[in-house]
Amino acid sequence: MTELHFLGVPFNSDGTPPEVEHPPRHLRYAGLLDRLSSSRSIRDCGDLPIPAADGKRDSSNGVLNWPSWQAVTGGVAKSIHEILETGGWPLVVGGDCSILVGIMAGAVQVEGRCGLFFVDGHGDFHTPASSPTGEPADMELAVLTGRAPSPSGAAAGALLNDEDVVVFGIREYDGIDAAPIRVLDSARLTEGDLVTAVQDAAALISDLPVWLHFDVDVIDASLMPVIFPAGAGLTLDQTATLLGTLLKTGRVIGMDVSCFHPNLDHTGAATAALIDLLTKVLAK
Ligand SMILES: [Mn+2]
Repeated sequence: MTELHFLGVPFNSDGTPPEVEHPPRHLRYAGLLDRLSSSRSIRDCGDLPIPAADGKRDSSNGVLNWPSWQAVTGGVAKSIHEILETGGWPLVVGGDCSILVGIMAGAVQVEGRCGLFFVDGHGDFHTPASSPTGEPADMELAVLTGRAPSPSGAAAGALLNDEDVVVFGIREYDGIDAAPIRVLDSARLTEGDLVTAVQDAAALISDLPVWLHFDVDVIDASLMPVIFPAGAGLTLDQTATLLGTLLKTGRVIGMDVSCFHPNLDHTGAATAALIDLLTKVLAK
């Protein structure tokens, strides 16, 4: 059974430092690793150091906090490379979605061509020109497919082909509808049988090792408080079915959990729900 390697990357690309909010540490204290270890082997790889953000949009490319994003991307890529190379299965807890660029850079170094199951409430497909803030977490999927400046110095250009990406659960497109990328938005995902819809979409990239990106804002904001809620989201059961069906394809090489905000979870209900969800879908 593949060992889970838990890695914390508490980077928020808006510049909020880990001292203010630290999702991996919060989930450790709340018992996530203990719960996961009841059904499978897990190793805690600790948390990556997060450099201070400068709070500025880069003068040449318009991306906010560009030097810190570059540094985090390099560190994440190195860690993912090491975990995959030793046969581990990375479970990365962010931070926000901007960490996905370093993850895919590391995965592509080890696996070659990779696919991506992108589960999110938003397309995250802005460019520095269209993003109001220039925040990296607005644009990581545009970066990965070669449409926005990449902080991954070692891999200029696209890390992923459009046809190797499938997007699930979005309510806000952020311009991704103009690209030839397969999207099953929240409405289409839930209009018929969820399992069949997910299996059919996942089969489109059936020959590749695939990363699973999970932005918790795919869940309805009444169940999972987030900074940028986007219309009616999925229930917890629907989210478990979606993630579980993707994981059951047997092709997922690792997963990230992004944009969870412990500071917004005033009752602890969202923390408990997220731990239950991850324990359920990752059980072997
Ligand atoms: Mn996102």
